[in-house]
Amino acid sequence: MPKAELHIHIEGSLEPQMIFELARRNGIALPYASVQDLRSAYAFTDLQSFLDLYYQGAGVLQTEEDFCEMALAYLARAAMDNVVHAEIFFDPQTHTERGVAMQTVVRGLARACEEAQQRHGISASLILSFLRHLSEREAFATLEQALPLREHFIGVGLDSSELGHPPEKFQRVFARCRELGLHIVAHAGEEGPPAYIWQALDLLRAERIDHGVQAVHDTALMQRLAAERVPLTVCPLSNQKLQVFPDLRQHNLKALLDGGLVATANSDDPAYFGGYLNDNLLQVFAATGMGVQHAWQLAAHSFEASFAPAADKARWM
Ligand code: ES4
Ligand code: ZN
Repeated sequence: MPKAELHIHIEGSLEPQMIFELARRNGIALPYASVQDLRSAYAFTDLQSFLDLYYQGAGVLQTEEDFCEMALAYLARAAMDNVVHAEIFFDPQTHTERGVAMQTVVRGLARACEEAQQRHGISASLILSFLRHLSEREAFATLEQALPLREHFIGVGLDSSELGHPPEKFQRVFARCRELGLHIVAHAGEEGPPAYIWQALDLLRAERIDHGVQAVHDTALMQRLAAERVPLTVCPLSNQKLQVFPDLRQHNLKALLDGGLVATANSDDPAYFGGYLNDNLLQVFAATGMGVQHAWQLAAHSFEASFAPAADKARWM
C-alpha cells in the first residue's frame, strides 16, 4: 500500500549498529560494550527515559556525511515499506549545542533527500523541530541560524519533554515562523493533557498534531479535530514502548478513525521502538482488529495530511 510517513525523527532512525560505526569513525567513546549491550538498554518507562538515550545516541553524529548516511538509510528502508513520501523531523539544537554547525546538519540531510529521490523514487522534505525543554529564546536563536538554509525545510515542529513545557511557551517564535511561510506542527497530547492540544491549535496555529492520542479524553476537542479535519500523526509502537498504551490492544488508533478523525500511522523513532512503518501497521492491526477499510483510510489520510504539492497528492491518492 503506497503511503506517506509524516512523523519520523531522523535521529530516531539511528540503528545501534550505525551508532557504533559512527562512534568508531569519529573517535567517540560509548558507555556500552557492544551493539547488543546498547540494544538491551532500550527498556523505557516513559518519554523522558527514552529521550535520555536518544540524545546520547545522536551524540555520535559529527559530519555532513554522517547526517547524509543516516537519512539515506532511513529513506531506503522506508521505500521498502512502500513509503512514497516522507516528512522528516530533525532536532538541530541536539547538534548545535555540541558544536556541530547548523549547515552541517541541514546540508547533510537535504543531500540525502535529493539522493533518495534519484535512487528510490521517494520524495522527502525536512521539518525543523524545536526542543521544548529549552527556552523560547534558544528556539529564536535556532530559527535565526537556520534561515540562511530556509530553502531546505518546509516547516517547524515542537518535540522533546512534553509535561511542564506547554505550547504557550513558544507562542512568539511560532508566530514568527508563520510570517516566514513555514508549515506548523507540534507534538501535543502524547503524555500531556488535551489542554496542550488546544494550545497547539489556538496559540501555535498547528496544521497537524503529532501524537494527539490524549484527545479522546475531551469530547469538545474530538469534535473540533473531526470538524476541521486536523490530522493526528499517531505512532502506535512508540506509544506502546513509552507506556502511553502499555498494551497495544489498548491503543486508540481504531477509535480515532471510527470517530471520524484524520488519523495517520507513523514510526516516530523506529530504531528505538522496534519497527518501521509496516511493522507499526501490522502490529496495531493485529492487536486491535482493524480491517482493510482502516488501512485504506490511513493511506488516504497520510496523503491528505501531507504538505506535498497538490499535484503529487492527486497522483498518489
Ligand atoms: C520523540 Cl516519541 C517523542 N516524543 C517527543 N519528542 C521526541 N523526539 C524524538 N522522539
Ligand atoms: Zn515524535
